[in-house]
Amino acid sequence: MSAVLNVLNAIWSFFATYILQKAPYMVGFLTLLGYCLMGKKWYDTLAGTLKAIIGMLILNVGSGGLTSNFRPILAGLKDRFNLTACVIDPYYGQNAVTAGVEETFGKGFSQVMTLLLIAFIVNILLVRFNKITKCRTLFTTGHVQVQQAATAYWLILFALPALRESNVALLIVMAVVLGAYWAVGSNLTVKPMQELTEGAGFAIAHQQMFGIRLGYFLADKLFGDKGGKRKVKKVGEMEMPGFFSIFNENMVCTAILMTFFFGIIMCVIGKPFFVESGATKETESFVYYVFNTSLQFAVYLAILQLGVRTFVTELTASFQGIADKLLPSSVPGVDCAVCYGFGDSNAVTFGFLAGLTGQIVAIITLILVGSPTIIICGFVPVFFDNATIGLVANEKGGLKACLIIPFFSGLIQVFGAALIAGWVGLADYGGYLGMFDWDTVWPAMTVLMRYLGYAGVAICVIVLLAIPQIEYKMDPEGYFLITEDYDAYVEHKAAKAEAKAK
Ligand code: ASC
Repeated sequence: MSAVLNVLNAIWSFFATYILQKAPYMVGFLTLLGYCLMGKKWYDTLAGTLKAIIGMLILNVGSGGLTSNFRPILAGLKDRFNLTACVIDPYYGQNAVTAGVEETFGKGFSQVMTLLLIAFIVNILLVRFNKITKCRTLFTTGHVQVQQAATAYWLILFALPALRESNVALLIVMAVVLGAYWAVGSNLTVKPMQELTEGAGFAIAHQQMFGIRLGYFLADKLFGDKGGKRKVKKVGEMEMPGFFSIFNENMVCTAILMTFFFGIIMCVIGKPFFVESGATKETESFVYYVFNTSLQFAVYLAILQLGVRTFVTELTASFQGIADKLLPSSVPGVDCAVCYGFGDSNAVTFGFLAGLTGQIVAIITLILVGSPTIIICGFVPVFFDNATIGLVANEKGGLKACLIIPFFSGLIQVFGAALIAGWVGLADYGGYLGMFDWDTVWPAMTVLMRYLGYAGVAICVIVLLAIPQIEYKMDPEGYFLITEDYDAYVEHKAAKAEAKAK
């Protein structure tokens, strides 16, 4: 008996470590499962699964390359100017939790993984019973789930001291809140993503899901076409005079803007810093180093988009099998970088730069007012949050929305992170998961739980679960149609608009 248990345990632990937490293999596993459920031929299933895994691995080369190239530059500002500050970056955030959780709460980090698994089960159940819950999306981004589980663990331990005594109650409360956030947050991105991709069949399961929906909503309300009454100029439709037309080319545009912006930042930090950190040599030209590093941005963006093209069709086609047999009317929630293969690619660069400007303005403000917590931009929030929000905003509200909304998002990220990381004590350990939702939604939930205790937990969960209900009520016929049959949904929407006009 115990031998059987041991084997089962080993299988489970392998699955949890190498599949559940590794996005490419999780996506590969879902593709395999989907194609098997559809009864596809074994060789098509094998080919599709391999393409899904390889595509995700390529995407990781792109997003990992962006992160590893540009993160040290922003973090360099901190070292160069000797600031004791909190870096808002998911990896710094995770390190801060690991470093401080034992000392602060007397609890180890190992429970974070258990929390992740239970929260994932909560997500699956909410999707399985979506006739009632109206949740249509499954989180598949394991590395993000680890970072979020770690941060949620800290925030909830901080908010509910009574829970520190009981492991079971602790894990249940946390898993319900986190699982509901995963299901509801990614569900909020269904509409913006289906519209952006014209029905590619995925949602975003990342760290700015409420931000995406808010950006979409504001872009439409403030900069939208008002049902055809106003002309919206999207980034891709900009007619630029003379030499400006080179900016229409995504690679060229990215290269020029990055050389300019990162050129300034790198010059401010100065060559000695980069020599010392081993990034360049004393004998190497600094101009060459700055130029070459800036161009990597365009390189990794191109790689990232290739990865997206490789795996998206496989994942979404095979997910049909899962949706038909196991989780009706559902779509997979994937990394935010996946949507960079759609829409106007220059909107990605513009959104990022607008967000960076917002963050820098906010950081200068924190320094000027003498804030006890100073924030340093992390590359991951400043790029991946704002590029995504900018891309979605551009779709609804054009260039203006693509610049203004991410600018405000940049401000919110820094101010939100400074408040929450300072308050809960993560700033003392040097990092915080400063992504949009974790600077807005999670601080708000932490306040509620801290001051209202279990009533606060109940309010958080009820409000979260009410969100898909409200969205459903606004368009009961279209709500599931948008994931099941996008073309039919477009017709349904046109018919609705026509009826309204009459
Ligand atoms: C994150 C994180 C990353 C990036 C990546 C974007 O939040 O931890 O490594 O964003 O997922 O593609």
